[in-house]
Amino acid sequence: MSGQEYKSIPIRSWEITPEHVYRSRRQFLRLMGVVGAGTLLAACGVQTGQPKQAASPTGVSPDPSATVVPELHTVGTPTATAVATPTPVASATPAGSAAGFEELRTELTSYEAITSYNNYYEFTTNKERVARLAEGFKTSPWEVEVGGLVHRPKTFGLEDILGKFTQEERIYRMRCVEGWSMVIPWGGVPLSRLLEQVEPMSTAKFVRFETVYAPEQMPGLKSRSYSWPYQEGLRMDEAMHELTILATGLYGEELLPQNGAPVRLVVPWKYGFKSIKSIVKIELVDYQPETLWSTAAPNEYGFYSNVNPNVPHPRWSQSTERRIGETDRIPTLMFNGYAEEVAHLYEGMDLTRDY
Ligand SMILES: Nc1nc2c(c(=O)[nH]1)N[C@H]1C(S)=C(S)[C@@H](COP(=O)(O)O)O[C@H]1N2
Ligand SMILES: [Mo]
Repeated sequence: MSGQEYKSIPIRSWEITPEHVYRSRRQFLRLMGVVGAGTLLAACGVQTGQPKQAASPTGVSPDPSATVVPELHTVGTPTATAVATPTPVASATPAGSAAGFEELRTELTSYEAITSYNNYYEFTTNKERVARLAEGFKTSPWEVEVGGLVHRPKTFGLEDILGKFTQEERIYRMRCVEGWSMVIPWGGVPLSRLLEQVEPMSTAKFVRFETVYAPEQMPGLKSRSYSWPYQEGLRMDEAMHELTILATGLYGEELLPQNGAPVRLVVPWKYGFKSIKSIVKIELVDYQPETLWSTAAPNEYGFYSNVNPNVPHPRWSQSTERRIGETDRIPTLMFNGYAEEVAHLYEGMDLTRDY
């Protein structure tokens, strides 16, 4: 025994795919121009009709879930099952090759759409009303308490998270369990950097996350259908994975309240609801934590909730999705296209049972 510990350093896909990086960055910059222009217009108080660039999710064949107030992630069955035949172009995205960046044909979802079509049930179950209701939500001062089975519990102020760690840009697909998706340029820090600082004990097997409970600011908390506060969980290896980030920014701007400001989780190979917003508590534990969705409907939402086109939701198919801003449906990829990076985490597991 040498006493030396060898740690395998995962190859970062975004370092070995310079072309993708370049293309993504170019799209990013192009869209930043769009964002800039939009902001300027608003600041001038100019009343125009429809914003020209906005790929508003409301404009194009809205998801049934957008017009219905869903109790539990409701998707109108007729539309969800009447799936458009995917074009060959759409299926040209080989599973596992996306490597954390977009295939060439894919555009970033517009800033307008990302910030105006949101799931944030603490405010409302109506996606188009979240932004308005979350306006003015108090995100400062903000603290994230990190404790449990760790050697050095620590409470991070938001300024610690922003100041201590290099914020990286990560362009990820986000696939909501309801059957729609976006491509989002996040800014943030790998969760592992934060967890390394508190020195997890070897007995820590899972990580539990909790959203702020602020009933005076969050009207949706009045709903008795859910067990507030919103909570989520990851297995330790999922939490330490390089793709798992704490996001603090969007399109190079500060995160807005509707997107989970000031700090939210992003786990791109899992359904969107795992990416818990406005986090105030992170706890390392030795048991599989309860989650809001698995508590509300255990037969519909499992702990893992990896994106899987082969495992239908009990009420609709998961084999395709609609990119917000586009009209037709495209195939959903195993692990949301991140199989190359994460499939090994689930070796030996039956993903139809441990969904
Ligand atoms: N606290 C909290 N986190 C949450 C949710 C929520 O209702 N409350 N909704 C989840 C769902 S269902 C999705 S699809 C994503 C949406 O993130 P976005 O609005 O930033 O696109 O946030 C997830 N995180
Ligand atoms: Mo979602």
